[in-house]
Amino acid sequence: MQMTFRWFGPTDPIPLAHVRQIPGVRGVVSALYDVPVGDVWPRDGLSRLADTVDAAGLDLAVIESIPVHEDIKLGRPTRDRLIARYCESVRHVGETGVRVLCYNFMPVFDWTRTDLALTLDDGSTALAYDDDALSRIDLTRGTGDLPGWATAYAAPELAALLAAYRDVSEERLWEHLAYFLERVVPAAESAGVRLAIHPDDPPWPIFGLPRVVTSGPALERVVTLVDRPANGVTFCTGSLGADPGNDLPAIARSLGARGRIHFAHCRNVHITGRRQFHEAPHPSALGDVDMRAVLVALRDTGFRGPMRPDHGRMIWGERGRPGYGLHDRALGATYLYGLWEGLSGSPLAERPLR
Ligand code: DNO
Repeated sequence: MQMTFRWFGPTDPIPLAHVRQIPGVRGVVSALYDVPVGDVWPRDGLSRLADTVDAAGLDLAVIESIPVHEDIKLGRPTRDRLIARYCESVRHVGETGVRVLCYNFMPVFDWTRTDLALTLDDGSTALAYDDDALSRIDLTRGTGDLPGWATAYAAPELAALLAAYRDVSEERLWEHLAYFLERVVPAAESAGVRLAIHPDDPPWPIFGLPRVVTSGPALERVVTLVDRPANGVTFCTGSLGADPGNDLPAIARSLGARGRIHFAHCRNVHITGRRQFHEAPHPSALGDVDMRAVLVALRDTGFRGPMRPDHGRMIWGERGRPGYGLHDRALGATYLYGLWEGLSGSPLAERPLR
C-alpha cells in the first residue's frame, strides 16, 4: 500500500510542503484543472505537474480524474472522436510515469451533497446529504443552487442535458460504459495505466438521472465488461458506504481477489435516515464504515496500490475547500497508516527523517 493525498494543483491552498509533512504520505493524487472536458491532456502539462510534485519530495501516483465527456455517456455520434482523445490523454498519463487513472461515469453531476457544512456535536463541520433536501433543489435556475462539485451549467444548457438523458435508461448507460471501456482499456493497457472507476456518490439516481456504479454487483459488472487487469476500480468506502445494503468488506474481498482494486479512497459516513447521511471522522467507531474490516479485506487480498484518506471535516478553525482541508484528512492518513501497519504486521517501507 502507498499512502497518498489529494492535491488540487498550484491553486490548492494547501502547499505540497505541508503534504510532505504528513507522516507516511509519499504519493500525490492530482489532475490538470485547466483542460476543457473533451480535450486531450497535454503531455507537457502532465510532466510539469509531475515535476512540481517531484520537487516537493513527493511522487505523482494517481491522476484523479480525467472527466468523461457527457456525449460519451449519452452515446452521441461525437463520442468516437472524444474517446480517441481520451485514449490519447491516457497515453500521455502513462508517458508521465503515472500508473493509476481514476475516473467516473456519473451523468452530469459528480459527487453531490445538500449541505457542505453540517455542524457535528464536537463543533466540526462535515458534508451531508439528504434526499428530501435534494428534491427541493430547483435546477431550472442552472447549477447555481447546488452545493458541491458540480460543473457550472447555465439553466438552458442544463435543461438540454437533463432532457437528453431522458432517453438513457440504466441499461443504455451500461452499453455506453461498455463502448467506452472496449476502446479505452486497450489504450490503458498499452500505456501501462490501470483504470480505476469511481463509484457513484451517492450510490443512487439523483435528479432523475441514471446512476449505475452503485454496488458490489455493479462493480463486478464493470470489471467484467472488459475482463482485463487494466480495467479496475477505485474502492471508495464513503460512496459505497452510504447505502447500508453494500457490504464493504465483502465487496473489497471479491474485487480484491480478482486483482481489480487499483486505488482505495477511505472515508467514513454516518447514515442518519433513508438516503440521508453525513460524513464522519475516519475511525470505524465514529461512523458506519467498519474501516478495520475493509483494510483487513484489502490486506488479505494483497492490496498494493495507492490509498488516500478521503473527505475530511473542517476542524481547528480551518477554512478551505469543502471536504478537502488539511487537518482532518491528515489525521485520516495517520489513522489509516497506523491501522495498516498494525494489520500488516510490519511498517511501510519508509525511512526515518533526518
Ligand atoms: C470527491 C471525489 C470525486 C472523484 C471523482 C472521480 O471528492 O471522490 O469527485 O474525484 O468522482 O472521478
